[in-house]
Amino acid sequence: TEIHDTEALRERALATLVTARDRTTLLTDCVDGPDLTAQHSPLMSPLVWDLAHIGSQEEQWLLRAVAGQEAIRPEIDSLYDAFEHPRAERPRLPLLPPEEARRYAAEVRGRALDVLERTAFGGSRLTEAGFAFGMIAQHEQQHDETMLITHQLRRGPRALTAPDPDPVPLFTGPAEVLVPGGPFTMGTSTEPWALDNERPAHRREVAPFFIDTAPVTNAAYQAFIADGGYTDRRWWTAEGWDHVRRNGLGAPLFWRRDGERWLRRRFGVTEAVPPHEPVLHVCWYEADAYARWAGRRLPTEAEWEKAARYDPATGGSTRYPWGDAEPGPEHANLGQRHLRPAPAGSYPAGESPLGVRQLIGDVWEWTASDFLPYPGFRAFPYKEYSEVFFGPGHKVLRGGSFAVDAVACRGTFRNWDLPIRRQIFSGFRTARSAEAV
Ligand code: AVJ
Ligand code: FE
Repeated sequence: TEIHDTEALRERALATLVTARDRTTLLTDCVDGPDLTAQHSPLMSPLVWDLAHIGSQEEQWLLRAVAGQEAIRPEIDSLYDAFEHPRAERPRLPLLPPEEARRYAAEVRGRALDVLERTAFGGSRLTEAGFAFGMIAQHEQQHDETMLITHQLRRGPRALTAPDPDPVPLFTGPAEVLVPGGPFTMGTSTEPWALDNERPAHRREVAPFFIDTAPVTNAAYQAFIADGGYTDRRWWTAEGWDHVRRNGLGAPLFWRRDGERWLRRRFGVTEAVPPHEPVLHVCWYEADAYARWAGRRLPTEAEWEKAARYDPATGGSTRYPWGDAEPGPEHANLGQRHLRPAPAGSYPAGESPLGVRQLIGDVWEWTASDFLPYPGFRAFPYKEYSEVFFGPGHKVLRGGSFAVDAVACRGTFRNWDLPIRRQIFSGFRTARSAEAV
């Protein structure tokens, strides 16, 4: 098939590396020097750290591991090692200043493109189907999403603009969809650039369940708030209740009450909360409590993936809800093309065979599941990507947001975070079990 054709993969690697760098450049050129070196939130790195870290990872994997080159600047390696320095302490490190960070990343990129041109795909697991190049493009795009989160947290006037998604008529289809019970194929062993935690493909048994056709909207979430959801202990897990009380949470992050209505700050601009947009910037505890209030629950990770990939006509699993084709603008809101989610029920061309919408793009969706390895998991190429995060402390998010590029988003892609996190572009949809028929 086309995706396994070496020259097509080489072209795709080049194109995705270029797309990623264009985005990185935009995100780091639209603010001035002090804004790049400042820490806008203790949860985030200074933007100039992300920039040099992108270069450093690219140097480590494409120049050193694939091409066997010597370190360009061995003395800076440890500064950009995410495990040596937690985010909170990064602004105090002797980081490369903006101009030097740009020059370093550009030098690495120039050499990496030479390596891409002359590397045979398939000499090793790292170069098989151009994996290392795809991995590095995904890594840069993940940091482009991280940098967009930093932009959202940053105070001050708007630095970024993008057109809004097209307005759509209010979605009037069914609120939920029945996903039949039975086994399906979860994960992948054939997607060339799938990361280690998405592998291998394996059969999963899933009982029949209903899942929301679209993500939960701001209007629906406001009803939870208006009903006293944040002050009613019944809806919360013990840890969730403790977290909400201690931190005085009463609405999604960036929301502010203005008399009868809710306002929200988005990339430097304050606006009324749009009722039909998927809710954004909620933590796992809030998503879980809302679902309980609604008489429902979060889908498990396996349920989410079955809703997104299972095709009842063939019994197989597709790469995306709409099939195997690469995401286009008609399928999903991805790639920071817009700086907000599209209204719930958008993208009919992106719906799954069962009729579930917006599984890919718009908002990351919290699932009920802990981040755990699949049976047969093997860390590759480094255990600090996912293995060290496996366990009950991290919850899985699926589907990608408007801030994710298509190269780092697919039906099998797994994201994870702590259940308290909500600076990320996180929303959710709900589910309920169906009786077997
Ligand atoms: C997969 C989004 C959880 O940002 O911590 C970037 C991605 N890993 N560099 C993160 C990642 C190493 C990772 N997430
Ligand atoms: Fe990283």
